[in-house]
Amino acid sequence: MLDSLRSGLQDAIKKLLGADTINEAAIKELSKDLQRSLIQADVNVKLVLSVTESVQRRALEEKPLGGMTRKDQIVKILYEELDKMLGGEQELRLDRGRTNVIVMLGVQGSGKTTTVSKLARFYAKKGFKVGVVAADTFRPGAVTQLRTLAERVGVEAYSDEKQTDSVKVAEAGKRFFEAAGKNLIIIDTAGRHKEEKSLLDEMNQIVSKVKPDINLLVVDGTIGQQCFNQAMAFHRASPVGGIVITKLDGAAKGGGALAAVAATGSRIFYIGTGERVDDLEEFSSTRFVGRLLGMGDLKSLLDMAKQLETEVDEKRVQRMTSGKLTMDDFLFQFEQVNKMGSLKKILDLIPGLAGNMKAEDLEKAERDMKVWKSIIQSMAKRERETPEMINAVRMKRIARGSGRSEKEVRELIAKYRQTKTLMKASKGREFRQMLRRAGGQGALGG
Ligand SMILES: Nc1nc2c(ncn2[C@@H]2O[C@H](COP(=O)(O)OP(=O)(O)OP(=O)(O)O)[C@@H](O)[C@H]2O)c(=O)[nH]1
Ligand SMILES: [Mg+2]
Repeated sequence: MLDSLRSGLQDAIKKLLGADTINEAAIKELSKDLQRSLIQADVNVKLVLSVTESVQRRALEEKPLGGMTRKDQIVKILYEELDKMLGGEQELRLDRGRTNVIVMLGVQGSGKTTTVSKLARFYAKKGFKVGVVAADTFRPGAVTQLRTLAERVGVEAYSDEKQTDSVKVAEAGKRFFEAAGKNLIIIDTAGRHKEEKSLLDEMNQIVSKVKPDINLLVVDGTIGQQCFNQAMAFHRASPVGGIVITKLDGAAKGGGALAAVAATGSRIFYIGTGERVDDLEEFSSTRFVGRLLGMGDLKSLLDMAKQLETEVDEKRVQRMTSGKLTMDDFLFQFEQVNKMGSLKKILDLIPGLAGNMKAEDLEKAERDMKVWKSIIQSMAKRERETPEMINAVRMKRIARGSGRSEKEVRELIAKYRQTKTLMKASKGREFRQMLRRAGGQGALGG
């Protein structure tokens, strides 16, 4: 999704990280690269200028937080400004304790009917009792389309082919599902109409009669910054509670669509990323920007940055770099690395380990972590303090105790040995720096 924007931004960051010194020229260069990438993604020019000016000004003015390099600081600023541009955190909250009614709005072909079925599936999976209402009486075939999709996702649909008044269908559907004890009713509406005005009038009538908890406007992400005008037009007709942007799979202008919608002040709750009923994602700008910048879970990095001022546990550092490494130390350092989310950043700091950490490696690390924790919990205190004493007999016992395989225990011990050697070899600045960057706070006692 948004591949060209992603690679543009990541190239800009790579260039910045590769620069020898960070001076005004390097910052201006970043700002220019950023401009180019955003404009290519059809982000409104005014918006692009305001974002890049903020990035440039802050990068020049702000001092890095303790422990952070100037480069880290600039990436952090870039992240924060993009996050702001896309509207920050949002979440659609539905109340299970009562009947929630959603009316879908949007022009022809924007993806309303498809999104109805995606949302129905999404919430049915979460345990909601969902009913969908076919209130598009305008387009022939609309009812059948919704019925087919509803069947596919296993939710009940209401329609009345003899009724041509969509407002009446919407009202009747709502009553029908209320009586049936549903707690989420999603009403699909028409998109095709004689003219835009009569469409907006009809929406207005449905909304005033049905009184939904939320109007969800569906916009097609492939139209880019034009989304702004569409969102405003609908909002004026009947206040839009939230927005779903569809077709972001491969939409070159998706960045522009997201930014334009955020600029209207509307909240983006979901994005559609394909034609299938599962292609729906909850939208979080924080996560989204993290993915765009290729930084994994950047939020935890930022949270860690806040903790950077905290003192490093000097005793632990001394012990770890002197060649004595307990299992808790081992787990501690791994957990710190995990906390940072972007494992690569830290691994680059450990001599000899500079590597390209891929997303699947990170996932594996997280899986290993879970397994190791359960194994270490089954070790005796003495074994944790002096892991060198763990022989084959002990390994068997530990495996039994933790419910893990002997192979897994052996893997842990091997990894422990490797880390210990590494710690010893890298004693001194780099390792201290790494711990400092990781915040230096032990999650496990010690
Ligand atoms: N690639 C992609 N296609 C989508 C997405 N959402 C919807 N579509 C496609 O867009 C087309 C229109 O979708 P509909 O759900 O029928 O749109 P609508 O707003 O209900 O259209 P009308 O009822 O005519 O107003 C269909 O071919 C969908 O498969 C998406 O997220 N990605
Ligand atoms: Mg439709």
